[in-house]
Amino acid sequence: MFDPYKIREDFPILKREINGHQLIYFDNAATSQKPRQVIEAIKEFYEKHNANVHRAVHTLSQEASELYEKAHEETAKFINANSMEEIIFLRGTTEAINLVAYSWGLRNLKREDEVLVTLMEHHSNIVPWEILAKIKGFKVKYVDINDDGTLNHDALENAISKKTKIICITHVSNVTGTINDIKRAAKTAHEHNALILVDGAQSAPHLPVDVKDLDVDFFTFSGHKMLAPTGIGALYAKREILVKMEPFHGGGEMIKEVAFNPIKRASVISWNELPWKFEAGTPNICGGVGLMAAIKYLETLGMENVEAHECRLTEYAIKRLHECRKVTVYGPENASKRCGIIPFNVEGFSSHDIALFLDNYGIMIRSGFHCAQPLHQRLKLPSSARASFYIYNTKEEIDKFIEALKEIEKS
Ligand code: 7TS
Repeated sequence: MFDPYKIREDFPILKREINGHQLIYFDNAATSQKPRQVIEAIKEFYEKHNANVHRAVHTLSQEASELYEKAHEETAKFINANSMEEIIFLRGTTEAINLVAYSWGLRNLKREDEVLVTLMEHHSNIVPWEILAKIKGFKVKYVDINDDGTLNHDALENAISKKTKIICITHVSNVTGTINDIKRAAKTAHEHNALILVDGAQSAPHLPVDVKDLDVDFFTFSGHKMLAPTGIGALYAKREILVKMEPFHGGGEMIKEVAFNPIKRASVISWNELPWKFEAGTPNICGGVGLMAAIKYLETLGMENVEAHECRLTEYAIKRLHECRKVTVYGPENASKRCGIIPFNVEGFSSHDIALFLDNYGIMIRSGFHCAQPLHQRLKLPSSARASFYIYNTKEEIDKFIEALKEIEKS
């Protein structure tokens, strides 16, 4: 049974009071809170198993390496990848997209090529491509969205051509919560011999993800948005693509051999096996252990239940927000087409004013552009306030949020 009241007991931070009110944390799209089980896993790692990985023969290093590899295996299972060879641990979504841009894009994109991004992308899925476009001379083409923030599939199908080498698209918008039809986008990409990169930062934490069923080439996500610590995330890529890709960062761990030839005074370098070929330097070992504990926690709840809970909360919140005379809600009306993210504005107030006002009631929301300025421009929004939910949020918290918004309207 999915019980948010029981789940709350696992999150020490939710016991905090802020400005004399019980904390209501509605900024989950930015980062989630962490359960006791994840905090304990981190503590236990440092208290019992801490050592560097894949370097030493001693017991502690063996234990740390085993845990770190198991974390890759569990992450692979979580998104139904074929094996841990397809899972590269990185700092998060941003680093993962940069890896694809520099490692795959730098070598495969030419002046006459095009990269498609949508107008709803987070800056992390725009800026790496624009930076690379300046170096390589290819074009970044923006695919339009509909007025309710959903993807315009016709625009995507019209924009794609023989020149398109990759479609870079978010699974779920971090502003409107829109869930994109990735299977359809992947089919469109592959029919044109293009690859597809999916930014899963807002989907992996909230709904079941099956990379094989979606048939995506690259999938990226951040642990900190799904109960794990900051500084750990993953890039999934199909093995056949990773095998052909050159590394992004060079250094320890990603190397099999650096054979120095004293006559030629040059080194012949070979890369380590997958996935280590893409994990240069000492990795975030403890972060991996924390991510494994977070995945275990979510799997115990069941991702279908997580999604259903958020859908119920979103439906309820949208219904109640419509009671507020001065509030405008953006994004699709149908809660089943969106995750638990609701952008809104209150007439006469800036989004920062709304967020500050709610902070007085102990309610944490985000305000501004949420690193998605092109989307705000397209929807003609100066900025937006954003409430985003997770497994520990409740209807009662939404009621308090609505009461506070009604107070803003009166002020
Ligand atoms: N892509 C999407 C869709 C995101 O929502 C975010 C972070 C990122 C990429 C970048 O993730 P990172 O872990 O590498 O930073 N989104 C947000 C947000 O909406 N508010 O703060 C961070």
